[in-house]
Amino acid sequence: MTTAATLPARNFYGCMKQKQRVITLSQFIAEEQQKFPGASGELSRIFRDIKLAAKIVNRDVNKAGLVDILGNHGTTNIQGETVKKLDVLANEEFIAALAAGGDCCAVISEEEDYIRPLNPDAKYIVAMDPLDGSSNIDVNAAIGTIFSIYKRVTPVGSEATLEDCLQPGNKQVAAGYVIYGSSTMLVYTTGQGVNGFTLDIGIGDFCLSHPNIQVPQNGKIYSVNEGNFAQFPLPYREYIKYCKQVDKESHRPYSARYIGSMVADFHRNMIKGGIFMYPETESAPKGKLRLMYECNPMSWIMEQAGGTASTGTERILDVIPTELHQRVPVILGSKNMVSKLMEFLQQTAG
Ligand code: P6P
Repeated sequence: MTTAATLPARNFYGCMKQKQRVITLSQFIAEEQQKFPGASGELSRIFRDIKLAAKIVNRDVNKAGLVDILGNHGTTNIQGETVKKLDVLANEEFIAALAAGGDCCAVISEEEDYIRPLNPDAKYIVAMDPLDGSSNIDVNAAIGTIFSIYKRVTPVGSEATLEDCLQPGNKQVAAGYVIYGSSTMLVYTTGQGVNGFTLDIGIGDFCLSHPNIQVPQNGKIYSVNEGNFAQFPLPYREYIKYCKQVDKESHRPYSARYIGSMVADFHRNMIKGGIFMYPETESAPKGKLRLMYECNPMSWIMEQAGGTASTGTERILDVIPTELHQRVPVILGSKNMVSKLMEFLQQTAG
């Protein structure tokens, strides 16, 4: 297991140095691609497009405060430009980069009611939440972009269809997120484990800072919006009470941590261990989070890092989608914490 003592030196931004060279995202992807001789480079180019858009969004997010001073969202700023909501802007940036790159046949997005067709001759579909947690921008809390990539199932040359987009999470070819926080990181998987890259503004590139992320099997953090406690099904309420009980042997009470930004809550649990839950409630009987561009990508990343991802009744990656913006209940986290919650859920399932 990689420990801090065995990790090679890092530079100021936390980027790994291998024999005194920084490993950038592009270099890492190119080396990964060499493991697949048949690879055409199209997926690598989609990562190039996502990386470009992420750097642009990072710039926009970082100047959000200034924009607010110069003009609130929806008004015109000093240059007479209409100030757009940042999540709309982010959506446009990612779609523009993917359209210009030419390797994406369609995008589904939290910001788009329906499929956004791009190049009919391309073979990859991108599902994304361009700026998740955007309500946290005004309070300067971490927010993120979440993306999921599929290979189309209909022949190239025609416009992508709903059949191309509504694929279960176990068919993803890549999944990742960008967290715009104290530093900006891109974390992704293509099924070969999970690697994290930190934006080094000095060189304007993402570089390897967190190789082979493994989520601890146990954790001491539970992450849920307890404001909904009264609406949660009984097993969740019992589990949350369990998290609060005093029991030194099992390191309880756990710490409650909830930022209200999925990417931020997820990333913290990936690094430190923990469990994130967004259960079904009376007001949201299917839960709140979206299957295609929040739960599926984060579930694959969690499983690739050694964690578990469940709706409470089934593996999230096996859910057969029926709608583009379908919601599912979600439990994501350390293997042993999720299995404990599953014990509570199975007790009532009988
Ligand atoms: P609540 C942000 O709006 C979001 O989509 C996720 O990033 C976050 O985990 C969740 O909703 C927070 O929802 O109902 O707790 O505010």
